[in-house]
Amino acid sequence: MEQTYVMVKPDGVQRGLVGEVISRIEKRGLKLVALRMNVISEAIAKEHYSEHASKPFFPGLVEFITSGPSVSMVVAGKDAIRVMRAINGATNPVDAAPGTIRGDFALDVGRNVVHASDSPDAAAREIAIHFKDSEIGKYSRIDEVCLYE
Ligand code: DAT
Ligand code: MG
Repeated sequence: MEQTYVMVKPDGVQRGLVGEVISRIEKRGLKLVALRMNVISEAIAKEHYSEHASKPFFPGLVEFITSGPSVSMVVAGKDAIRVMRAINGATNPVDAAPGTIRGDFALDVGRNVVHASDSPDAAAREIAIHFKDSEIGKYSRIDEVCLYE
């Protein structure tokens, strides 16, 4: 099963949306295999968003993502990377469809509530930045017999 890295950003935590986000992930059938709340360090934030280091919004992005507690997860399931990106919706909430997290709960690109890895390479890289192997649980969910053909 594919794994992806997901974060409820500090705005999502402040707005009490952690449960809402996790609920959508679980109900879709995706499986939580790692979960932590912490304030991520500036070094981790810069590594996580290294692809954006040259962008004008980078300093503000790092400041925001380290401004308070966030919730980090590893989420597993069939096509978990693409499914999580679809659950989150478009990066700019203005373009995010209703029914997506960003389309239902956000207005500003700089306060878009959630993150999810955008490719298999990014997922592997981001999971390794935020979690040790030993922190990732290996278990079957009982409903997997109904979820998968
Ligand atoms: P995503 O989070 O959908 O993968 P991204 O990787 O392009 O989007 O950008 C990472 C984050 O950076 C995004 O969630 C919010 C912020 N961001 C992106 N473009 C921005 C912009 N033009 N102005 C301000 N923040 C931006
Ligand atoms: Mg991205």
